[in-house]
Amino acid sequence: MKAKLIFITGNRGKFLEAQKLLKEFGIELEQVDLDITEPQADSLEEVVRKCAEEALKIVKENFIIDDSGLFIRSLNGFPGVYSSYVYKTIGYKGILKLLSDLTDRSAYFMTALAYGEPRGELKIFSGRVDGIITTEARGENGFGFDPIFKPLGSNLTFAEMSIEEKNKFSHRAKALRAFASWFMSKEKNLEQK
Ligand code: ITT
Repeated sequence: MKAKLIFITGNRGKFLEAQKLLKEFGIELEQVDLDITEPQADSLEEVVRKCAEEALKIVKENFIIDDSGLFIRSLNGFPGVYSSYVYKTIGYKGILKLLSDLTDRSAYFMTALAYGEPRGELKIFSGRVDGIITTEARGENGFGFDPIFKPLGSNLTFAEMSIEEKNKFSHRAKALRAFASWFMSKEKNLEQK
């Protein structure tokens, strides 16, 4: 069985990660960059739910959309839901500076992933990966904060990994797998009806 979905994102890196992972489940993905303004909210789930509700007014195909963030323990979870703004303003170099005197460098990445159907349901999945912020940037791959994040269980930063390797650890891959398992069993049930 083949399924086709759109991924609403302006971030090509996110799209390539999702495309590779969902292909394993037989789900084909197309990137659509809709200009949806990210609302301010206290959690990634709330942000992605509001974005998905906006998308439902515009798109006619079934879609996924993801909102992600980096949460640093010694900064009480900052930048969290403000990750996009922080990346655009001070970047990962700014984060390294903020942490320069701090010994606790633990952090996690989180993804809230929404799946929406124009005439059906809206469902949210999430994924988290724990790790540490490195003392210097390493690697050329990936995007965003990847050069300064090393997941637990690896000596490499996300930016030193291929997409396949990052997908073994990442917050996004976990959320996507949870979504894909649910989606495939739903499709199977529909086929049997
Ligand atoms: P869309 O909203 O168009 O999907 P975005 O890049 O704005 O793309 P987010 O709001 O979800 O995505 O991400 C917030 C910030 O966190 C942004 O600067 C990203 O580059 C960064 N980020 C998200 N996922 C990441 C990942 O897997 N690795 C490194 N940085 C990531």
